[in-house]
Amino acid sequence: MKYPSTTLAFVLTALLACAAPAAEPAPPAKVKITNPRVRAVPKTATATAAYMIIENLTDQPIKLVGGSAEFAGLVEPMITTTSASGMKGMETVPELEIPARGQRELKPGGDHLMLMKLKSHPVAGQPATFVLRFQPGDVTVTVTAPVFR
Ligand SMILES: [Cu+2]
Repeated sequence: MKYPSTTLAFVLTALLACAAPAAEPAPPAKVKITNPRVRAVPKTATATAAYMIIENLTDQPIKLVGGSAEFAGLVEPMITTTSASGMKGMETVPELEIPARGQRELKPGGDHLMLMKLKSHPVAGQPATFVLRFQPGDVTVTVTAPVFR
């Protein structure tokens, strides 16, 4: 059966309208941070890491895309990698995703927040403050965490 081309065009338009409803902006990231901590490092070290559990309180996936700290010149999310020969390494990633209503743990030997270009060294027993940045919404969360040895 052959449809007149005008009818087909109309059907296609209607289908496209259904497939692409007016895009609603995703709600801004909302998180709960649990057990944040920063590793104390020797004065000779140029970097340290922060660990925590990040809980996504929204119904959409969110992403940790970066951070900042007064005591560090560069703050980036990282993953831990294992080479074919079993060597552990780490790699900066543009983002760490936290699933909708889920959580992601940043922990030693796994994902972490790397604090590089240290301007001063966090001292064990004293709190360290850093900022996390999430998408969507470019939401920043300030975290004050204990420093552990
Ligand atoms: Cu790292």
